Parts: sequence; C-alpha cells; structure tokens
Amino acid sequence: MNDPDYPTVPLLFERVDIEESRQRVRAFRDELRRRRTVRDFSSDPVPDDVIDTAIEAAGTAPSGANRQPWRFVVVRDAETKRRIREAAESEEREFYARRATAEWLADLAPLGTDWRKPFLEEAPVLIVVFRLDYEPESGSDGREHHHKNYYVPESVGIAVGLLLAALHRAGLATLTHTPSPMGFLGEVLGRPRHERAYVLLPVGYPATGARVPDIRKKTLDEIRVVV
Ligand code: IYR
Repeated sequence: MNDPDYPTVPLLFERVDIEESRQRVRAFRDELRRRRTVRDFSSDPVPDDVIDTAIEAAGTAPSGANRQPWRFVVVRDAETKRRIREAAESEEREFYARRATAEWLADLAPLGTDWRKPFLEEAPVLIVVFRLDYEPESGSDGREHHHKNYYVPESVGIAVGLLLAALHRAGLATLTHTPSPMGFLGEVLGRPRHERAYVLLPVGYPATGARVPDIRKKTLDEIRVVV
C-alpha cells in the first residue's frame, strides 16, 4: 500500500445507519425480484443514451487486475439482427433436435422455449457482450504480443449482472440468451479474433400482454448457509 509510484485517492464512502441500510437493501431486493427474463418484446424504440448509461454502469464492475476484459456491442440495424436470428435459429434447431440431452430438454420445458428466436428481430436493441481473454499489444520492439487478462468469465459475469440490474432499473426488459455455439456472433458483427461472444441480451419493452413462466427463486434457507 501507498507505493509512491502509484497514486491513491480518498475513498468516497457514505456510511449509512443500520435502519437506512436495512431499508435500502430491502428496496433493492424487492426491485430485483420484479426482474423477469422476457421473451416477447414490443418493437418500441429505446433511446441510445439509456443503453449507453447502462453500459457505463456495467463498466464499473470489478475485474482481474482491473483489465476490464469486456466489449459491449450494441446492435440496432434490422439486417444485422436478421442475420443474427438466422444463424442463432440454425444452431438452436440442431440443439433442440440433437444436441440437448433428454434431461436438459425436460429442465427447459417449464420455460416454453424452442428453436424459434423471433425476439432477435423484434427487440429494438441487442447487446452482445464479448469476453477478451487477451488483448493484442505492440511491445517496445514493435512486435505484437498477447497481453493476458485474468479471471475473465468471473469479471464479465459480474459486469453482465450489473448491466441486467441497470437495464431493469431503467425500466427495460432483457433476455439473457446464449445460443450455443456463439461463434457466429463474432463473424456477423465483424469482431476481432480476441473477442469471444459471452452472452446476447435482447433489450426493450415487453410486448403488450407478455406472459412469463410461473417459476420461483429459491428461498434464503435454500441458498444461504451460516457457518
Ligand atoms: N440456448 C437454447 C436453450 C436454452 C438453454 C438454457 I440452460 C436456458 O436457460 C434457456 C434456453 C435457447 O435459447 O432456446
């Protein structure tokens, strides 16, 4: 700590009393409880700046050595969305017809999903999150090398969690979609080789009358252990 070679700044930290703390965390939990994965989107537009601000919120995530190994690609273009849908549906047809095990299909049954992915065209925005396992860098000798990133899936997972929370806070609905495999996303979006698709998030407003599966989250007693 306090290595003179590396600057520090005072921590901005507001200590709140316990009652305030209790109230805030309950309100936050209750708001997060209202978040649902949505599969039926309206085509109503979403302003660019709202998406950008949510991405800034995601970009505050902690990451291995603060390398911030993520890229958020915002897709609005209809033709690009169409190409993504086409490629995703061809992977998904294969998944539902052959790749998925019987157990997997049984686990998915309550969600009512199938190979059709109309939301990839209907949602006004797709955010494709890429993970950067390394970044090409030119050294002092002018030669390019791969500068490694650390704890990449953990870091990107945290950033995506913050992104989902920020978009929910903005009053928008999301779908965490992971067509598998996702290699086609890098190709369709013209991303460099060191960017690997991590998750695809359709974002927008729910369609009028949208319904969601009647599923429950585990209770505190099921997920928390006190030792
Ligand atoms: N990727 C497929 C299947 C799927 C898998 C899981 I695990 C889900 O939670 C939901 C769907 C699809 O998108 O349909």
